Amino acid sequence: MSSTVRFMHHPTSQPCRAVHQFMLETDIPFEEEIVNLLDGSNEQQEFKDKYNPTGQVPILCDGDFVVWESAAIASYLNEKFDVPANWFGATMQERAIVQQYLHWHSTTLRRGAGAFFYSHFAECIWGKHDYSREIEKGLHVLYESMGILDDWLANSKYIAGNEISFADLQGYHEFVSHDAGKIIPDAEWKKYPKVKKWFDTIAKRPHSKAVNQTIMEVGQMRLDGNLIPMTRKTSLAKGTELVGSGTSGIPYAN
Ligand SMILES: N[C@@H](CCC(=O)N[C@@H](CS)C(=O)NCC(=O)O)C(=O)O
Repeated sequence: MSSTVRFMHHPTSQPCRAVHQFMLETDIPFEEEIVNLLDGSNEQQEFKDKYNPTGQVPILCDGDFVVWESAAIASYLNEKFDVPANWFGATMQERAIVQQYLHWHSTTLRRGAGAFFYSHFAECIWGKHDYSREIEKGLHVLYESMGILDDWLANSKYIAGNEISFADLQGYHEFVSHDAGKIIPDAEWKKYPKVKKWFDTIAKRPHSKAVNQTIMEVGQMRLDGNLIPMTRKTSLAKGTELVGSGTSGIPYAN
């Protein structure tokens, strides 16, 4: 174990930004290492053997100890460092609600990332194809999740009460990518006013702008019609495609 942890990430990644912002907000000392997702370095067997069999980021190294999955990383950091109680819940019930959100998130709102991925990144990887069915599926999951989140936020300012927690950052950063890529039309946002208010509140936090800078630039690049140079041929948002898994049964590989 060491006093400074090593954070392996990529700034275009939603779960990476959530952990990154959590560390900045709570003054956790860390060294960062950007993993090149654009050329598929993360999919090399050596990388998988050493760090994460899924090849995904974020990854946290604490001495020889390695942990992956954003929620597990943040939870580990919460225990290791002297983090204010609001971040993972001050009471038993708040802690349960933070966990409730994190579990819910990974099978719902997170899967909506396909709407962003297939609108903006897929063409940079596989070229021009009709990605409309994946985008449609992503939007369906996204809007359904926004409806649930809007109800969830009816009685509290944040997801687990009246103070921010890691659950909020996890959710917020999904929407940051959708915002960067202009995925959610104004008419849809209007249907979920509590989600919009919550999103705008978190966007005003001191570290949000800096953490979001790269994805906002990348989103603008795509909206301007420019391609992001990627040499990988697999998905960056595995699990959001209609068929295949991003590494096997790749839908758009020749
Ligand atoms: N459930 C994981 C998701 C991680 C994830 O989807 N990471 C993506 C970036 S957003 C990734 O590393 N993609 C590269 C790849 O799959 O090759 C978490 O929360 O940490």
